[in-house]
Amino acid sequence: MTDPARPDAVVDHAVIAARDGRIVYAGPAGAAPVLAPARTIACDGRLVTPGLIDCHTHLVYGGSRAGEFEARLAGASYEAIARAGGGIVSTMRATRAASVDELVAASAPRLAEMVAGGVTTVEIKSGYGLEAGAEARMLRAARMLGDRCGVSVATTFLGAHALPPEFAGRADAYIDHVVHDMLPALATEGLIDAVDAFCESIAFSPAQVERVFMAAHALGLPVKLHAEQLSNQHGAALAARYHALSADHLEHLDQDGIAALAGAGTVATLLPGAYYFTRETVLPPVAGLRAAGVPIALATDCNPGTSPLTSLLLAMNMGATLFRLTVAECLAGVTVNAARALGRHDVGRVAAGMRADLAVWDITQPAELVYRIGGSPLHARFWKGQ
Ligand code: DI6
Ligand code: FE
Repeated sequence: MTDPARPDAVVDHAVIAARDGRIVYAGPAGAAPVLAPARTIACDGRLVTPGLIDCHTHLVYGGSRAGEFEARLAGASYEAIARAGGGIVSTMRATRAASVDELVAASAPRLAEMVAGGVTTVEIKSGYGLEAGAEARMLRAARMLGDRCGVSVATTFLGAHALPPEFAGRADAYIDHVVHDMLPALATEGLIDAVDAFCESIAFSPAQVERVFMAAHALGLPVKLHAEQLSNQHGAALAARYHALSADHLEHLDQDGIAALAGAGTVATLLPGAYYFTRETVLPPVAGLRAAGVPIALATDCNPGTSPLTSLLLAMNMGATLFRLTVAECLAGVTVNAARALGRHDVGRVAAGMRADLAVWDITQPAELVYRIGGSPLHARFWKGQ
């Protein structure tokens, strides 16, 4: 098994004991307490890691954006497509037209691909409905998918993702609607675990995001932010002021933003799939984050526009190859730091007291998980001990 204190190191000849879905012992067989297991599973020298955690996805949506991809290959920019009414708004139309069952059916294959890569916890955002009914359907579909696919789902309300056409030119009025109508209603229905926003020149301003954050806090909900993806709006510092669980993307983060994240203990979630797919050229400031001790998470950002990626293993490879993260950072990024980015303390480590969410791999060294491009060496997966 991977060492809970150093995810790139291995504890050889380990025993993991679980009862009622929780780990009761994990460590060297020689130091294990006397156990009388009802069932023993031999892993035959395979590597066991925590079940992987994908802490930033937009997995639930309707439609496809392959045509937009073709337009981008022909030279159109992501911003130009968005300004012309395509992009997020085209996915909004397809998502609004879908029932909960249709959203589940469209999204289940994507989640199955994640599960085949060892994922046991996934965050799923709303943000393609952009009106109360469709946002609720997205979040209900997310909850249903977790039960259906045997994965823990953390739901994030991303009502402030894009301006729906009916509010064109009235962004503040839309934020009023998010804050006064959508957010409280969806929270009352128990559909929201955290609240996110897209702080960008093509989306919402820091002042508008701050109104969303204040409303989230008033309801006792933690916040996160899409920050500094395409330009520096000083969103990370705003997120840090609201004790955000994470600030995500961060290619255009500056030194003040790094210091703010470090001071607040906010996780920096890096999304190399979006960096790759949009052919971004500005790298996130990994050396600065590392020097400041900011915990780094890695996620797929699975979404139809900028990261049609379901492999968290490939996100790890991209984190290493494109962002120069170490093997230890990549592994921590999809386990312990990803748990922290979701405000979860009971998953992400193979240790007593943690939930028995485990991935058993047909490999012997942690580096192999990061090294491979494509495929999944998953041998078995345990979720809540099953
Ligand atoms: N940043 C992204 O990369 C995605 N959302 C966001 O806020 C893109 C979503 C899309 O293009 O559909
Ligand atoms: Fe995203």
